[in-house]
Parts: sequence; structure tokens; C-alpha cells
Amino acid sequence: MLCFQSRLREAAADAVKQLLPESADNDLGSVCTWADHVKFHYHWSSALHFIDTPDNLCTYQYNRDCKDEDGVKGRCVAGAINNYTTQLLSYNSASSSHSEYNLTEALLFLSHFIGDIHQPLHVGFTSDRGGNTIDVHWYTRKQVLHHVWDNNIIETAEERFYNSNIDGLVDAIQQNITTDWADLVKKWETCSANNTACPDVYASEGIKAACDWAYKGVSEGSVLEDEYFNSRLPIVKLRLAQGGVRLAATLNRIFG
Ligand code: DCM
Ligand code: DCM
Ligand code: ZN
Repeated sequence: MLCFQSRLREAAADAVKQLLPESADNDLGSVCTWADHVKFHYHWSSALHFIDTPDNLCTYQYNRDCKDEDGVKGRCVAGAINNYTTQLLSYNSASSSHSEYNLTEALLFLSHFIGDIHQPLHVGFTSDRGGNTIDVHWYTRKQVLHHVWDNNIIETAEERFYNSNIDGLVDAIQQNITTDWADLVKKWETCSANNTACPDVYASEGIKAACDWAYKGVSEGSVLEDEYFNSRLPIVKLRLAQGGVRLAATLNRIFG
């Protein structure tokens, strides 16, 4: 999960500084995994990390797909992004010092969920739970496909190309953002008029990427190695970059 704090304008940077817990030492990246740690404690939040879409359709629709197992509306990562964005907008109002919401938690959830919605298999098919029930081998290791996309591709890239250092990968992505992808970045940052957050756009891209790259060519028991790794790593880098850029752009809109 990337949080390009350096892309924040002054107003957003100040608000983030105010809202972050002391222990974060003004580093948004250091708390981006908090939402995963509280899944067990805040049980209601575990359904907010993903969207299940109908098997094999490769499309996403908020009204159809954004609900939990009991059919409660908005209980998915897109709904959560909208909800925490709305909560954080109350920071700007005069009563911000006693908002009815916990805006620190709202910031940590929003930062994490904008990352998650960009992970291809976090917008996946229903029956395989976003690749969680598809057993594969990552080279020689047993793994589920979901974990390959959340962790293994990133970790293998770190080991092979960046001396096992996550900062190396992050720097490479930052570098791409300011050079090769500079024109694209402007498009990533924009959100439709009057909208502060655009999770439906990200979710639609996500299920397309899941179909075109994550699920494609994979079946139960597949052995995934160099061919899969080399062809999918660019997608992983692109989605990490989009997630980071869009988080910063969203925070700039919220606090701007
Ligand atoms: N997940 C998902 N789609 C689902 C269920 C879970 O994308 N239908 C994600 C959330 C976690 C990971 O998969 O990142 C593992 O979930 P769990 O611990 O609930 O099995
Ligand atoms: N991740 C990362 N570096 C790693 C492993 C994972 O940045 N070495 C990120 C990718 C996903 C997130 O962690 O955005 C996985 O989150 P979750 O557990 O919610 O699927
Ligand atoms: Zn998550």
C-alpha cells in the first residue's frame, strides 16, 4: 500500500498531521496496514476490504455488487471509501474539533481502502472469494491466488530487483510517476465533477485487471513462475502507483 504523502498540498498535509496518531510520527505510510490489524477486533470492518462481483462477468456495478452477505447496502470497499470520505469532509466544518466521527480512524481506513480497491483481486469473483479459494504454486510454494497478488509478486520483485528492500520498489514507482506516466497521472487524479471520491471507477478497472491478468490462464493447481511473474509485475506496479496517486488526490480534495 503506497501513501504518497509528498503529493499532499498544504491543507491536506496539515490535516493529516493533525489526525495521525502520535505514534505514526507524521508518516501516513506507517499506519496504512492498521485496517488489516483491526479486522478481528472491529469484526464489521472485514467486509469492507473487497467487493465480490458475479462470477465470470468481469463487470462491477455499485447497486448490484456493493453489499455484504446479508444484503446490507454499501458494505464493500467502494461504499467504505464513500463513507469515510464523507466523514472526513466534516473536518473542514467549524465543529471539527468535536466531530461526531473518529476522524483518525476514518483517515486510516480511507488510506488503506483506496490501496485495497486497487489490488486486482480485491474486486474479484464471488465463488472463489477474490482468488482466496484458488490453490496455486508460486514457484515451488503452495499459495492461494489472492495472496500471490497481495504479497508474492511484490515480494519476489523486491528480492530480485531491489535488494529485498521495499523502498527500492517504491522509489522506482515514484520515478515512473514523474517521468513515463506523468501524463497518465493527471487523468488518474481527476474524479468526476462534484465527486470527492471515485471508487466506482477504481473498482471497474480492478475487476477488468482481475479478469485480464490475475485470473487469466490460472486454474486450480496452476504453477505460476517466471512467465506469470514477468507479465504481471507491470500491472502490480501500475495499480500500486494509481492507488498512491489517487489517495493523495482524494485527500487534497477532502481537505482542499
Ligand atoms: N478478500 C477478498 N474477497 C473476499 C474475501 C476476502 O478480496 N470475498 C480479501 C481480504 C483479505 C484476504 O482476501 O485481503 C483474505 O481474507 P480473509 O482473511 O477474510 O480470508
Ligand atoms: N503489500 C505491500 N508490500 C508487501 C506486501 C503487501 O505493499 N510486501 C500491500 C499490497 C496490498 C496490501 O499490502 O495493497 C495487502 O493488503 P490486504 O491484506 O488488505 O490484502
Ligand atoms: Zn485490506
